[in-house]
Amino acid sequence: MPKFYITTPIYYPSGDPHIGHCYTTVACDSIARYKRMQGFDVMFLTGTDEHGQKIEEKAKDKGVTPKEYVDEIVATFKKLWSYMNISYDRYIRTTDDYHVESVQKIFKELYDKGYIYKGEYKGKYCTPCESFWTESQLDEKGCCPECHRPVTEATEEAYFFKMSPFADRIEKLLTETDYLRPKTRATELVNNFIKPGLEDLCVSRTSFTWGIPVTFDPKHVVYVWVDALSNYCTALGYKNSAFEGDFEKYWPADVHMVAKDIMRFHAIIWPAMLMALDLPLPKHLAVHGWITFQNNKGEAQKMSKSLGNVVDPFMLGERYGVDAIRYHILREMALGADSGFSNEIMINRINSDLANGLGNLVSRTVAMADKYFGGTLPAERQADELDEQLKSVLTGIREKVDTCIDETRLKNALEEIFVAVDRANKYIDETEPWKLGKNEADKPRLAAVLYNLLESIRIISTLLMPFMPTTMPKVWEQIGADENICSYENADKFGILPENVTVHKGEILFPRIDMAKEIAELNAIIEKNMAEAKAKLSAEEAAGAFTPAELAEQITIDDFAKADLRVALVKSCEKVKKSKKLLCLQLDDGFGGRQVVSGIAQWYTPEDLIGKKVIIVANLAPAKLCGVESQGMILAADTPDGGASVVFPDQSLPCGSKIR
Ligand code: ME8
Repeated sequence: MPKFYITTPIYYPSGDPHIGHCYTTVACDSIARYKRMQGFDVMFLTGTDEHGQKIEEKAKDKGVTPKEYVDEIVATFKKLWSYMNISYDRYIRTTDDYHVESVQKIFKELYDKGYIYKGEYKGKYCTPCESFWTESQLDEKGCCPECHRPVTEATEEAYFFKMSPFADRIEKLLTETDYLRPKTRATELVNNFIKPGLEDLCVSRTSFTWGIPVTFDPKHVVYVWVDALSNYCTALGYKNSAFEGDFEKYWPADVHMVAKDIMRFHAIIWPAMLMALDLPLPKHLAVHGWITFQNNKGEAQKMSKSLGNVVDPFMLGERYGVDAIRYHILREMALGADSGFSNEIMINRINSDLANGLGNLVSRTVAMADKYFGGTLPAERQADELDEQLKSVLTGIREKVDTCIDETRLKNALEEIFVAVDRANKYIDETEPWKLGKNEADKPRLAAVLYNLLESIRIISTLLMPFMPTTMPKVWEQIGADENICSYENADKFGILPENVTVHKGEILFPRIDMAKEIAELNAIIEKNMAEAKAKLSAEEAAGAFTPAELAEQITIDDFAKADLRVALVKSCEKVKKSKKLLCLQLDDGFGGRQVVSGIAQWYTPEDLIGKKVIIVANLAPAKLCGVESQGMILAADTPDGGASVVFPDQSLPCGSKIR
C-alpha cells in the first residue's frame, strides 16, 4: 500500500487556539482524509511545541509549573481538534519522553560529526519569537523582523550549528526542485538568507531551563527550534523505540504544511539539519498565508489576543456547524496568499455555496423523487443528449481534484467540486423536472433526470467527504447511498446507484443564515472582545508607565521602630454616613479590638474586607474623621491610576503579630 505522511506545525500552547491554527490543521486533515480515501496508508501528525523561555515566563506569571501550564492548554487544543473532526493519527508533545530522548541523541550526533561546536553568542534575541537575529536582519527600527518587538542584546556561551556546508544544496532545493510551494517564495529566501552567506545557528541556551538538556553539557538546553523541528522524525520513532518501524515506513514526509511566519525554519534550517543527519529530505513544504481579521473598515489586521480580534472557532461552529466553517476557511485561502476573515464573507459563502448551491441541489432532487415516485425510482428510463454533457463534467472532476490535492491547492479543489454542483443545478433548470412530473408519459424521462441528479450528488458528496466529514454521510442517507457506494473508485463513474434507488427526505443540510441578524450579533461579540482587550492593554500600559512617588527623607532603624505595625482581622465593616470615601472597620487586633476609619470606600466594599486580615499602624494617635473616631490606620499602596490597594499579609498569621 503506498504511504503518505503529512504534518502540521506543532503549535505553541501559549494561548488558546484560534481560527488561524484551525486553517492549517483542517487543511492537513482534508488532505489526509482524501489520501486515505484514495487508498494510501496515511500518517497525519500534529502536536504541541512545549519548551522555551516564552512558556517558562507565562507559567511563572500564572504561578504554575511550565508542565502544568502547557497541560491545560494542550487539553484545549485537543478539545478543538476533536470538535473540528480532525483525524490525526499521532499527536506529539515535545515534553514526551521519547521525543526528549531522540532530540538529545540528534544533538549529540551532530556534535560528534563536527556540525555542532561550542562558541560564544553575541547578538540580538527576540524572546517572544525565540529567535536570534543578526544586525542586518533587524527591521528599520532595530526590532525583530518578524514580530517587530524590541530585541535584547545577548552574550553567552552557546553551541552553534554550522549551516554553511549546506548552503549550495539548500539553494538548489529551493530553486531547482518543487520542495517549496509556492515556489515564488524561493527568491526572498535565497536573497535574504542564503546569498548574504548562511550564518551558523545558535542552538543552545543557558539563560533558562525549560528545555531539553544537552546530555554532555547539561547547563545548556537545546534551542527550541531544533527541538521542535525534530518532531517530524521523532514522532515516527527516529532514535527512540516508541514507534517501531514507522520511521522506515513513513519518512520522508510527503507534505509539511506551515504558514509563512515559519517558512524560514522549514525551508532552510530543517533541510540543513536533515542533511547533517544524512536523512532524506521531505518532498514538499506547502506555505500558506495568514488568516487576518478584516475589521469593519475593511482593513486587514493580524489576529492577536491583545487586539481582541481572534476568531473563536468554537463560537462559529456552534452557530453555523463545523463543516460550514471547515468549508469556508479552506475555500477562502489560496496557497501562499493571505486571506481576510470577515463575517460577511463567511455568511455569504455559506449561504451561496452551501445553502443555495449544494443544499438546494440535494433537497430539490430528493423532494422530487419523493413527490413523483414515492421515493423509489422506477426502472423505465428515457435518456437524452443533455445527459451526456452532465455526465462528462461529473465524471471528469475526480481527476481535477486529485491534481489539486497533490499540489496542496485546496481552494481550487473545492472550486472544481462546486463547478459540478453548479452544473447539476443547471441541469435541473435545463430539464425542468417539475414540468415532466405533470405528465404521465414523461415519467420515464423524469426518472432518468432524477437518477442522473442522484448520481451527480453521489460523486460530489464522495469528493466532498474529506472536507465536510459530518455532513456528507447525511447526504448519502438522503440519496439512498452509503460509504461503500460512495467510494473513491466509484467517483469517476456514472451508473453506480441501483436502478430502483430509494431516497429518504432528511433535515436541511445547511440552513440559510439571516445575514443582518447574525452580523449584528457577531459584531457585538467582537466589539466587546476588542473593548475588553483595549481596557486590559491600557491598564497594562498605565502600570508600565508608572513612576513611583519620590522617596521620603532618610530615617534610622530607631525611627522606624517607633511605628508599631500589627496584623488585624476585619470583623465587621460599614460605610461612614455622610462620607463617600470612608469605611469604618471593627478589628480584632489581638489586644481586645479597636475601630479604624479608612479612606478606601471608592475601591473596596465592606464585603471585600470582612474576614480578611490587614496591617494596621497600631500606635497612631487617635483622630476623628467625619466625626467618627479612628484608632490607627490600615496600610494600603497607591495604585498607578490614583487608587489604593490594601496590603493583605499572610492570612494564617495570628491577630496582633508584629511587623518589623
Ligand atoms: O510557530 N493564519 O507555533 P505557533 C494562518 N511552535 N495560520 C496561522 C495563523 C493565522 N492567523 N495563526 C497561526 C510555531 N497559524 C512553532 C512551530 S513547527 C516545528 C514549530 C498556524 O503556535 C500556521 O500554521 O506560533 C502557523 O505556521 C502556525 O500556526 C504557527 O503556530
